[in-house]
Amino acid sequence: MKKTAFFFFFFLSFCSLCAEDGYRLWLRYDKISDNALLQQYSSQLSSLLPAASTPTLQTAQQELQSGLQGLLGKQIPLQPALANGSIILGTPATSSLIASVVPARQLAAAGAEGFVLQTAVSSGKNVTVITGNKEAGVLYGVFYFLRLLQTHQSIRPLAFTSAPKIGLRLLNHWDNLNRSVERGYAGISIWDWHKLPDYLDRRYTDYARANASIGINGTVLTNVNANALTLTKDYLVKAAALAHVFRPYGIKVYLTARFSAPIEIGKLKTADPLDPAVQQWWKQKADEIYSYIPDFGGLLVKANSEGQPGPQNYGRTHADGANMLADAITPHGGVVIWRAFVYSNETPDDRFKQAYNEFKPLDGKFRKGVLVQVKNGPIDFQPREPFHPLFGAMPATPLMMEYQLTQEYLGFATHLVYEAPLFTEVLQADTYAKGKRSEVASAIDGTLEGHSLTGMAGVANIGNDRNWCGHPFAQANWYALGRLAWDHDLSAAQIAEEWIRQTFANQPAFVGPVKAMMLSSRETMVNYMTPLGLHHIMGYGHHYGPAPWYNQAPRADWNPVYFHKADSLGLGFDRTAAGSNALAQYKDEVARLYGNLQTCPEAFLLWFHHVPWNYKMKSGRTLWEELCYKYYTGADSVKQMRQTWNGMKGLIDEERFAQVNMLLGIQEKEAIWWRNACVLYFQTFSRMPLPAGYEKPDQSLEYYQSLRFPYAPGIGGNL
Ligand code: BDP
Repeated sequence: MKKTAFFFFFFLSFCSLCAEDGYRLWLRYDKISDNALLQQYSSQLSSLLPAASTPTLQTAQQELQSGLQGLLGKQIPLQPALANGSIILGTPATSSLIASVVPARQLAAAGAEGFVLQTAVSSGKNVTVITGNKEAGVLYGVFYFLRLLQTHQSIRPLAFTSAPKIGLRLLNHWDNLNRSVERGYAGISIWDWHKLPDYLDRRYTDYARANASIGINGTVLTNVNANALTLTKDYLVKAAALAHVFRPYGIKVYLTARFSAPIEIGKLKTADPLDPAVQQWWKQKADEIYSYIPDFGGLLVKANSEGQPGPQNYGRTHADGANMLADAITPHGGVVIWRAFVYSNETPDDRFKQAYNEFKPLDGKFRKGVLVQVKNGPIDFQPREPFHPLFGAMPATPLMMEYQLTQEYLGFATHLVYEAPLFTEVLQADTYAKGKRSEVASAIDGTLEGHSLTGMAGVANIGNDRNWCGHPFAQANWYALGRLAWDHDLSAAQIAEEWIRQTFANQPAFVGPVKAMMLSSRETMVNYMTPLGLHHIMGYGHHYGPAPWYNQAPRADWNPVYFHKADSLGLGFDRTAAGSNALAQYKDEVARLYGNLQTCPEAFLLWFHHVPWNYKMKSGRTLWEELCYKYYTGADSVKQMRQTWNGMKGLIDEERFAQVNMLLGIQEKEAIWWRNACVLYFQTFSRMPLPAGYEKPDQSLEYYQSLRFPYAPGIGGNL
């Protein structure tokens, strides 16, 4: 062999280990390196029956062809004649063959959006059928099928039906029209509003592919702190261009509505929801939106919250506002998603209680077609929160879950934090709304109260960084949101495993340690940031780094000191009857569990109790010692993560290996920063020494308090 040829082959065989910028996410489709498996798959898949020529089925066919080409290293030809190894794609309506080989009950179980994967013998040939009642289901089936190959699972025999448990599976982008992203840490917005509608970036298609591959079926393009211009013709035309790209992928576009839009862009004097001119304005606006985007998903609204206008400006309720919009939107088939994230400066009550106080009395007052979107916890996307007391408390109203994928409170895009354990912890929490086993999941998927309108949203962590999410591992949080919205019975471990196998590698030597690292990463972060139920003690405004001492915010409940209440006696927010009594918002069983110092899980202790510094914890340590123990354990665990990662060298591409390595370096530094700053600060109240054996912080408290970050990312600015 000539030298150049040798180098070429050398390069080819190693190229999967070099350039890998993360752009392909979990849809890498690299050739399967296990030869036996490759041969097995190749013999089972020979050709593809041409699918009907609708946009979605053609999209499914293309995805399957390019996926198989990559994975098998050869083209699977389109061939109308049935052969051994044929793959058949379509719905029972587009293919009579499908109707004859797939049992009707399996199709029925797939519902409107699900899919069936079925191996069968047809005219004496072994075939694989990928089908669903609707075309989007076929596409979901294709992605699932490709996932089986990417994760090296068996594809014969198959008799598998899957249907989503939740109807609206959405991303919420907090993207502004000037392309800044509120709380975005992965570059600027991927929506290039300036070049839309004429220039369609390839990214829009790849975004749609990625979402469809995990079952996400809607995207709210714009920030909840909304700009009224979003609803002007210029921007509707741009949104329509995106909707056009997303449509074949089963993804609908939604927009955020600024409540005062009738004044700002409609030249009305008021935005009062009971004013007939305002109602008429919204109806016309809805007609206009649907004239550009016939399958528009609906409007998401943040009203009377953190300075946003809303119905209360006119003495009306949230229900009045939502219903007015519903009257305009629902006749076209859309929904109104009204956020319950409200708390008021004027209300002196515990911020924990305010959403419940406002919304619970409105149960039953919302029109059909309105969903109330509730954050997973009562404060604000903290590393750990108890479940929001509204779940299970508004039986007559469909409640939608809102998670935050972007790591505003979880170390930005520099910390490796796998969020699925946070998501599942909340879903599995028991609300006791209808006795035992009334988990949050059942309140969200509609089974608890018999709602058919259901939803789950994640605040997107996507930007124009080459790898989409900034941190290679942050992609897993996007992935997990989609998978859990589809099936909340999946475990965080299952989701991590399939994500790792697709995104990085299938070797057990990689999958095992990396999965373990991901699964413990959230607890690790809780330990070094907010252990034992501490919350909201981050830097003011930008939310970067620790600032438990901060007390200068213009409103009390933006100050960390409001939340931790450290004093010479102890630490934590008393939310029992002796304190703010927020616990009364939960069902008795939950209130009793959390309300009793003995039974309250220690992970939630300081959420609900002001605990004496020398209180004996289950470990036998005092509260002060336990706090130190958690902070030090957390920071040490990041060191271990780095060691684990170092052991992965050579098992994956150099590029992502090095990126993660550097990011873990930042995370380790910042974990130590959190630990030192918090321990030194709380020590000024406990007045107790650092327990023996702990390394002393290398800086003073004053040093940590003096740090300033005027250019911390993610502040946005909605122009
Ligand atoms: C907070 C964010 C703020 C958002 C707000 C919201 O700091 O930027 O606008 O949530 O959800 O956590 O509306």
